[in-house]
Amino acid sequence: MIGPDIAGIAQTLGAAADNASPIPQLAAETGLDVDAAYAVQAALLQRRLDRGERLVGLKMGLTSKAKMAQVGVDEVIWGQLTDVMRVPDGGSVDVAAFIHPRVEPEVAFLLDRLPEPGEPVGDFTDAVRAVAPAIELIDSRYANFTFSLPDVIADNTSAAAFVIGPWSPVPNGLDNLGVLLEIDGRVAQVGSTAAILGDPRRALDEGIRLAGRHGVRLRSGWVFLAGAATAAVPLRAGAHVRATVEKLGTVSFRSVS
Ligand code: OOG
Ligand code: MG
Repeated sequence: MIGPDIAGIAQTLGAAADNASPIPQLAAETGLDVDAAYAVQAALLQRRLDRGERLVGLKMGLTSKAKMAQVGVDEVIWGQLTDVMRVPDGGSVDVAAFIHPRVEPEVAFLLDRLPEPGEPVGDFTDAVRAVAPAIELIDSRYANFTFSLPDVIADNTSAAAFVIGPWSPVPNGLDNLGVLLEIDGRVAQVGSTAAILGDPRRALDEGIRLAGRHGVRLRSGWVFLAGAATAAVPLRAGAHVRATVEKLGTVSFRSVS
């Protein structure tokens, strides 16, 4: 039996992102399972590397119940971040580059000394040099922001852009910090880092394990997004978006058109 056309699907998804133009879901029709979906994600990343982008990190997705419920998929997933997706703290983003962007508050880790493949993370403060509040801008390439598990994996877990706030040394506890997302000074979401797998540190174990299954090894110096603590919020043009994580501080950007 001939398998799904990995390169063709990656091309379709890549063009949808480049043109900010939505496409229908494709996993059911093309017989894409989870493994094949990660192969599409790898091909999409290669397409970005071929045009000069650099791989700078890993992001986790659906590590909180709020996110799982919002998109109707209940498995932890991961995607890949490149340098061009990074927006400076306080910077601006043109919404015209996206289809139906949403924003969500995250916790970022700056990776340091990571365990060998197959080994658990020993001391978290060996593995992580610093932590920061972050905002992820997600943009599903599928119409109506609706997808199956393999569809969202193939689409690099809706990764589109991210903003990292100031780095701080790893605090004693990360498992119950208040999280706030504000749009134009109004509260859009409130939550706790406890929503992220009970403790965002657990997201790193999961990231190492799940990415390792597909031959991706996390590297020192990479950024790691642990997954949103709350549901995501639609982003319109002309908004000021700010996320605050207790003890870690604040990160923000502005959307323009
Ligand atoms: C999938 C990406 C999920 C998170 O933090 O949970 C994600 C999506 O919601 O489109 O980035
Ligand atoms: Mg996210």
